[in-house]
Order: sequence, then C-alpha cells, then structure tokens
Amino acid sequence: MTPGVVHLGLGAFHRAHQALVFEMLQNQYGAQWGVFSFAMTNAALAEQLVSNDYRYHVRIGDVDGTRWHFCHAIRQVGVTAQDRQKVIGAIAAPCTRWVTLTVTEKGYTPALAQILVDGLRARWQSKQAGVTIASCDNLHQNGDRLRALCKAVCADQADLWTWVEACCTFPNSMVDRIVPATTPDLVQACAQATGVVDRAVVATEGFWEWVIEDRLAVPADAALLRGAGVQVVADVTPYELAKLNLLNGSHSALSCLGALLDLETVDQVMAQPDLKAWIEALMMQDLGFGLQREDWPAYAQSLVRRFANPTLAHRVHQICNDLSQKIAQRWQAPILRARGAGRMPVQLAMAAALAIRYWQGSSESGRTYTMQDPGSGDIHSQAAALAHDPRQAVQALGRMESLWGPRLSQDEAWLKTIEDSLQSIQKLGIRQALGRLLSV
Ligand code: CS2
Repeated sequence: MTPGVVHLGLGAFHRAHQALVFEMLQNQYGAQWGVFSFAMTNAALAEQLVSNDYRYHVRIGDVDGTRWHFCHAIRQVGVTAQDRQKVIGAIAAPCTRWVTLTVTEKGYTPALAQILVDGLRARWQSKQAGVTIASCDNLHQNGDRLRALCKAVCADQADLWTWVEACCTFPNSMVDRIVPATTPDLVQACAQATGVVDRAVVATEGFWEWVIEDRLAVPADAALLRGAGVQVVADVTPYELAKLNLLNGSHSALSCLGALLDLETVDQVMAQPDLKAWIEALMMQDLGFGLQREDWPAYAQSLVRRFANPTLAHRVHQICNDLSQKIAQRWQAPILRARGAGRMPVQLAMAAALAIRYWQGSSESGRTYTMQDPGSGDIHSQAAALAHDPRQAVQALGRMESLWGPRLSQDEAWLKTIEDSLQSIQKLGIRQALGRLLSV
C-alpha cells in the first residue's frame, strides 16, 4: 500500500514534528498514515534517507536529559526540483488522503501552487476522492493563503476549481516545536550514542503542539488526529497568532540581538540576565498585547524556559535567515494591535531598530556575517549605506510596505520611535540602550 500522506518540505522541522505524529497514527491505523516526503531541493538528504531505509534518529532533549528515537514514519522520498512528475503522481495516487507542506515563508509562490494544482487535476481526472491540503508554515492564515494561491492558478479552470472546493480542504494550522538545522556536531553525537552515522538525524525539544482547523476532507480524521495529541479546533487564529507573535516574534528579535552581540545560540542569549529581561519585556508588554489566546502569559513563560534549552544549540543566524519575509508575519500584528489601542510598542520599536542594525551586516564588535535572505539585497545595501544616519535609515527601511504593511509604513510616531531606538543603539551601544528602555 502506498503512503497516504504526501509531504512537501523534508526539512528538519517536518522530520521532528509531523513525521512523529504520523508515526503514532501509523502504529495504530497502518500504512495509510505513512509519509511520501519530498525535499524541495536537497537531493543529498533524500539519498541519505534512502540509504537509511527511510529511517532516521531524533534526539529529544530538555534540561533534565536527552533520549533518542528512531523514526519510521517516512516510506518514500523524492526531490521536488528533480521529480516534478513524481510529486504530481503521489498527489494523484488513490491512497493519498493528505498533502502537508512545510516549505518556509518564501516557498508560497505560484510555482508551488501549480504543482499542487497539477496533482489535484490528475486526481480529479481519474475520479479520486478529495484530499486535505494542510499548510504548516509560520504564516498568518496559512491554509487560506495556500488556497488563494491555488485558486489564482486555476483562474481559467472553473470545473477543476469547483471540484477542489467541493472535495478538498485547506485548513489553517499552527505547528510548534523548536527544531534547529542539523549540524556536524549532532551527526557525531548521534554516531557516539547509537553507533550509526546518520546525516538525517534531527534534534528537538520535548514540547510539541499542532493545532489544526476542523476542516478536513475526511471529517473522521479529526478523531484520529486528536487521539495522537493534535488539537482539532473550530478556529486556529488565537493559537496561530499567539505562536507567531510570541514565539517566532521574540525568536527573530533575540536572534538579531545575538548576531549583533556575537552570541551564537538562542540559549546563550537567554543565559545573559539583561538580555533575558529584555526578551521577557518584549513578550509581556508588546508581543502578547491584545492576544486572544487566554493562557498567553503562561505560554510566554514557557517560551522563556524553552529558549533556554541548552541541548538545542539553535543558531541565531539560522533564525535570522529570511528575516525580510518573517517580519510581516511575526511583528506586524502586535504593532498594529498596540497602535490601534493608542499605545506605542516601544520594545517592538527596539526590535525593529535591531533588525535595521542587523541588516548592516556586521556585529557591534565589527565582525561581519553573511545574511541568507534571497531577494533582500536592496534592504541590505540601504541599511549598510545609511549606517551612519539613523534618520535616513528608518525613512528608507521603515517605509517598506513589504516589511511593515501599508499602515505602519505611514505611521510617523511609530517611525520616530524606531529612529529614537536606533539613535540610542548608536550612542549607547545595544546593551545600554536595552537597559535604558527597561528602566523607563
Ligand atoms: C524559528 C522557527 O527559524 C525560525 O524562524 O522562529 O523555526 C521556530 O523555531 C519554530 O517555528 C518553532 O515552532
């Protein structure tokens, strides 16, 4: 029997999060929950998994210790960039019931939608049942967004789209588990602990959460998912915003901070009492402001503990990757909530100043670093060119709608507050500037 789940984006996150949920479901309900997983471009990873017989190790670590798990959720692999037809064939296969995606913020392109739509067309033409198409990326209303992309690609195929609307669903979802990119150190630690050289190994924390909207092509799947610990709810928005704003929002801020202070990992940043105090203030005063998830203060406190997890060694520069794509998803909503309530989110203005300072490309001690963020060359060159003129730097970068949206890019009081923060960083240095902000 072919696997029932087709996944796009065989990255570390998928291997340590959803794959483990599908493994639980497979253990109970069989191969219909097996995963046919496609790397987007990483052929070496796919080859490693083939030579591992599709299995790989997961190190689950918290302050009180680590344990190893050998995951067998994945049954087949491919590489989207090389095997387009294989992806389409997998989506169209009679056994397929779910398509899941973790392709990162920048992956939501018409080309992605085209491959999905080609697969759906093949299903429709061969009269197969509909599927649940679950976007699991850190995007506000990820399912709605994917559906809109697919709909645009189907603009002149009304019959196909009518079938998609009637038989397939695009639930919104929130996924949460910290899974850093695999490093050579982890491969070595795995070899020492298990005796196996496994380049597909991943490290993660004990915590995981998956909340998905109850809009599934096969409604009975909801009960099975719940049995595996997934929350299937009527409205994901409160969970999604709490996670995007509090976790991802503070992750991006603390990563810029770490990069600028030559700190390598998230736990190293959290080990500095002054930096930790600022991150807590950022969450409690600004990122959490106006959230609907009722237990958000407890969630924020749990994040402080999760970020301090020393077993993860989550590199700040990894989180800074694609920063220009992440800001709109993570910071815009809390800034708008505060501005809408007549408040000035001063900690977030400092985060914005840190991002502008980060884009200059070197740390406070003068160490240069590489920024991986395709399409952001203009941002980087403007930040570097205006490094000595905070006012002009904020005028240039704070007015970019792609980062801040139409309202904030015209909000003069907000722009002035970023400028004040950038001035303060320049005059006092980052740590003093943060200290001053905390003492107000
Ligand atoms: C991180 C996320 O790299 C990043 O941008 O903020 O990958 C984060 O670790 C996950 O979303 C946690 O659920």
